[in-house]
Amino acid sequence: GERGGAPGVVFDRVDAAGTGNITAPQLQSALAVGNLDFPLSVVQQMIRMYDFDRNGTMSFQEFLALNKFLQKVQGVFSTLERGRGFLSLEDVYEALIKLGFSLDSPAFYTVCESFDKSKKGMVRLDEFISICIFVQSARNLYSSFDTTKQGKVTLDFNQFVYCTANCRI
Ligand SMILES: [Ca+2]
Repeated sequence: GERGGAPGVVFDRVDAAGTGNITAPQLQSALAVGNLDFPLSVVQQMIRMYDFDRNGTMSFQEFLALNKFLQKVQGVFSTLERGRGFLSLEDVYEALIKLGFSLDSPAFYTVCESFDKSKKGMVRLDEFISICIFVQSARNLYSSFDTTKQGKVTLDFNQFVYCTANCRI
């Protein structure tokens, strides 16, 4: 392809028709090439996070932005997994702080509970990425309501439903 680097190769491979945009199932295959298997719902959330032009698919530029986020998350995971292939809940807490997310206990444990499928406190890379996608989406949405940047928002019921539906994975 004409796009340079590993992300370009991956993008061109899934965008075999050369449309310049990849869909959620295509993105899912692209991530599977890198041994990351995600449910379509998580992949759709990734697209929502980086679909800057809101057309429902990923351009190469949007894909690069997602890729940068995933690299950062994978880097933090690698630093903390210490050859075990998973993070303990304490590690996840530390990892989220390294990524700029400082959650209190109720928020942190509720998030972990909903993504730790085995319920053994062993969070694998795909689960950790899902947690990060969720927390980042929640932050983006929160920021869009927190227009005065005071760290507080007031939501009516419809806005609350809108928020939860947008962050649900
Ligand atoms: Ca797009």
